[in-house]
Amino acid sequence: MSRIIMHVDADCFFAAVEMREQPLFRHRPMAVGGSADRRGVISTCNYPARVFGVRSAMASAHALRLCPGLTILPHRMNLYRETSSRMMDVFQRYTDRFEPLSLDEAYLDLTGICSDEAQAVELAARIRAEVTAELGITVSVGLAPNKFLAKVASEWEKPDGLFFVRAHQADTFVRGLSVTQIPGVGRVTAEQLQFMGIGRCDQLQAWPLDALTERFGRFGHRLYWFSRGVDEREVQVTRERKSISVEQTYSRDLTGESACLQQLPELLSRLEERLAKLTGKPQVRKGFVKVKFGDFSSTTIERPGEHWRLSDYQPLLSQALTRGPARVRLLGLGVRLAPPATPEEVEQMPLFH
Ligand code: TTP
Ligand code: MG
Repeated sequence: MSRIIMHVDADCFFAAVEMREQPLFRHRPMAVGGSADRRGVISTCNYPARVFGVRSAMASAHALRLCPGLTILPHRMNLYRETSSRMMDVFQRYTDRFEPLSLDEAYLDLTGICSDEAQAVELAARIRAEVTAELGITVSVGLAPNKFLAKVASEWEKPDGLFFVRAHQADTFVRGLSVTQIPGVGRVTAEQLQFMGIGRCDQLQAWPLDALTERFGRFGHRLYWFSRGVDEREVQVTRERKSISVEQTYSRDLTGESACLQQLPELLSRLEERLAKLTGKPQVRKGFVKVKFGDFSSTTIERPGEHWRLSDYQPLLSQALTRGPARVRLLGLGVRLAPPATPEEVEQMPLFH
């Protein structure tokens, strides 16, 4: 049975976060990057700026020549990191089997949680909608039987799109791709391939495996298999999870202790559902509650303990409620987890913390 892999990539990520913070830039050319008078470069830009040819990694001075009306905003990395980690939290609600690739990109393995392709499309749509509703940015998604095709597919309908390469379409889809889409094919390899008369995957398919390994060594295997749409790489789950939590913002503020306590069973069952999905069953060290009050102040209280039942959370919540005004906007429940067992696991931790 074939797998269902999803690749998610946020649209013009740094710029999208800035547009959320400053909506006036939604319809004006804007970039995030270093300033032109200090030889800065563009990190990314919004779509109105892309119309003028502004691109990532371009000198800011050059970008301004292409698009004199461009506003270049300085980086706010903490904001992008925070948005990224909230995006990963959304994925986490659906599956533990996801692999962050960078701040704005991840693979999710949906194989175990979707029984067919229609369900995968539905799930992808839900994840996209949740990211947009909660984070105020859009993401594009590719669905495919493997990582290679999923990543290519996520670019197909960018921005704010979804593209599915179904198992039976994979062969036709891959034949039309440029070899430069194969991960690892950089400028030098592309030139060598061009010299051999190979520009697209269907042309690469005509070459036998031994001819490719003779010229490209071990990389020849990748060229041979990827050009046929075959990629066995697993979704690597390496992220260290320090805590798992759920929270709910209420459309109308809750008033008083008992109204808040009444919400606990619902939150706890969501938390337990998420804990049940974790692979490897990490050890719980603490439990915590979070309260955001009507005046937007917030507080968190945590206590050591390995087992967290309703009766353990209730006193914690009651205590947290004494710290602010009577009206409550948001309640959250969570557990903190023990760090991973081996130093190697810690070293695999990506950028996110
Ligand atoms: P990308 O996903 O490559 O680009 P993007 O999200 O801005 O745009 P797209 O809609 O095409 O996906 O990169 C994610 C972020 O990484 C990007 O917002 C800024 C940063 N970045 C750089 O700082 N320098 C670069 O050269 C690139 C490519 C990205
Ligand atoms: Mg992106």
